[in-house]
Amino acid sequence: MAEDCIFCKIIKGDIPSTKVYEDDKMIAINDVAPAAPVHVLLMPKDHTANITTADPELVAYMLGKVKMIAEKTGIAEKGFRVVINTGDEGGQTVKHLHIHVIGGKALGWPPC
Ligand code: DGP
Repeated sequence: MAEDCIFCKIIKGDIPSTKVYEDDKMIAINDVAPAAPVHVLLMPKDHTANITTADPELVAYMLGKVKMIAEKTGIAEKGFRVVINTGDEGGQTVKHLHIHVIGGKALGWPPC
């Protein structure tokens, strides 16, 4: 747990969230400011800043849950986007690794 990390506080239960999935390593919650009808954030329970600081096996584990999350939220068939914003220039605002799973509408590209 990192002091002043909003996602650590969500994981601890100090800040409410709508959980889509939970296991011993990670949780998946609905984004508070969804960019699309479905916008889920997957994050590890142990604090790590981003994909450059995380154990690659943990990243692989979380990516392995994306299909299940997409099926559970009803976006698997039509398609969706998986995003990992990393660092300031990557647009990462919360410095606790998280994977965005976004869908439920046709998404634009490029994102910048
Ligand atoms: P990023 O820009 O990649 O760091 O995305 C951070 C996301 O986290 C952003 O889409 C909004 C979301 N978010 C920030 N604070 C909260 C919160 O308190 N609860 C939830 N559910 N999502 C949050």
